Amino acid sequence: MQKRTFTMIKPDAFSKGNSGAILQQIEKAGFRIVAIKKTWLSAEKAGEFYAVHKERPFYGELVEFMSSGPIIAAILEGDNAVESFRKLIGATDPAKAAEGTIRKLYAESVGKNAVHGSDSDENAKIEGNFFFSGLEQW
Ligand code: 3AN
Repeated sequence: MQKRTFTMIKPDAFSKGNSGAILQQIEKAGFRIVAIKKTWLSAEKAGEFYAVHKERPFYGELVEFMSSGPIIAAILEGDNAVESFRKLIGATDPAKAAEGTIRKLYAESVGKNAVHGSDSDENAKIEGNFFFSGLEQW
């Protein structure tokens, strides 16, 4: 079944010039780009996006990092999108990510881990709507 997920190419990957290679890997894996934009989150916006992690010890570091430079935000469509995209990006900690995954190839640490991928259909919709308005359907 065709479904959608939401991704960000994070400031570490963007600043190293890895956005093109990452987008190519995403498309080659069969995902269709539904919406895409380059933007730069304020600390306030990054804090809002990651509000679910507010109580975690790394929240401050996460907000600081995610507002430290430009990102690319995108909505992707593909078979079983949320689950298959998380497989493509690999584990949160790149040291534990499988060979060939985006995080294994491009992430430097558990914090600076190159890409975001939604963890549920419900969150994909919330996160996609955080960056894009006027989408016809989910
Ligand atoms: P994922 O992005 O794989 O779903 P989560 O939901 O556990 O991982 O964490 C959300 C984000 O918080 C991660 N993408 C990562 O950038 C950051 N993060 C998670 N754990 C840590 C940590 N121990 N130190 C710093 N940042 C972290």
